Amino acid sequence: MTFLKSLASSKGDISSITAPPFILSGTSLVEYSRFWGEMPSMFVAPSMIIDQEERMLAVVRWFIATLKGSYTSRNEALGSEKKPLNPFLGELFVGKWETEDEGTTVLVSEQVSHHPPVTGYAVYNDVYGVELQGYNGQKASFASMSLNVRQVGHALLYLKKFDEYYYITLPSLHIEGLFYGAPYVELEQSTSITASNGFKASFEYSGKGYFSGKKNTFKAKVYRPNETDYAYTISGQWSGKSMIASKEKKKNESLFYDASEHKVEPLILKPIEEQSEYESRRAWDKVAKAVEIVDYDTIHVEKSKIENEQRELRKQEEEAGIEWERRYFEQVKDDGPLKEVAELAGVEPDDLVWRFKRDKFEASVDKIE
Ligand code: HC3
Repeated sequence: MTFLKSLASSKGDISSITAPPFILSGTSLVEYSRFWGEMPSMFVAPSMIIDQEERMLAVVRWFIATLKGSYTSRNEALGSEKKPLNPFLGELFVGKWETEDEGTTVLVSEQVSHHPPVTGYAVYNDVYGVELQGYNGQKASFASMSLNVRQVGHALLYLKKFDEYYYITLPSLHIEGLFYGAPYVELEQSTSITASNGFKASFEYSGKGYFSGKKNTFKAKVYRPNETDYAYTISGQWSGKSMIASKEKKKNESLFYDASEHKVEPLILKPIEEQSEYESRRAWDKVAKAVEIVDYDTIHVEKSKIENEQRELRKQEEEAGIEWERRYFEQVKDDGPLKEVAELAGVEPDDLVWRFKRDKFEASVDKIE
């Protein structure tokens, strides 16, 4: 009950939720950007498809594939959704996937704001010329025993071969099962993917019993450039199977994606002792180990050390009249391609957006060889 009350008073900032230790995870939220890239073959697939329409469908398929990892993996592994560690400003998470057919796919994720929490991320594969970058923050509210989370930010996918951008909006979600002590994420409302070539896809999400009796359901419509009527519908479970039907051949439904047939590739990280002190796994090592053995005192002591150090740093910066310099992301006024594609999507992107400084990252000690 104390925990539920603290949720109710969290006033929009998920970092201010005080969760009891048994609901704490030893993983920092800065790691969650990994879910965008953990299926490298699907991530690079659109770059090999010449036909625009098929390419759009491949982007949609990859996007659907990222949802299972993003929103159900902790629930499957840990039995229920836990509260991630609240990243400190400047916290970094760097890794790579090495796969036989796709070569190296790199992940860089950095906490660019602490209050409110915002994470900047980039995932790229140079063999296929595919780059995703974006940023992500959350605004939370508590109503009817449910924690509701609206995501701010977006993701922007770039396919070098076609000089094409895909503007991706992020789903709202809520946490169900809180009262029973078994929290899990359910997506809600709608998102979209808008391509600079004019193709669009809109997605609607729902939980148990709305579209069907099943959890994690969605319905998507894919539109050709300059057409108001959709060309395809895709529907099913984003964590399971979905089917596609073309409007022209109405009854001809076929399998679009089956999550059970695709495996997640292991993310390679530097060994902890080779990581910089601001890298997530190294910085939170003692807390994570204490979470694992359920040592509440150590969790508290080690978390407080990090929080106090951060408070002290902010104080020093304030006194010196300087602001923390982000390592590999910078906040810039809306850039060209984003503006164009956002206009097509009919949305106003944030005035200032976080963008990846790839050159700086590649010249740094944090680059993963
Ligand atoms: C809401 C959430 C933190 C935010 C997580 C985000 C939106 C982060 C960006 C990723 O790309 C996608 C993503 C997946 C899961 C989201 C988390 C689920 C639970 C967590 C809450 C802050 C935890 C609240 C604690 C408790 C016990 C109620 O689960």
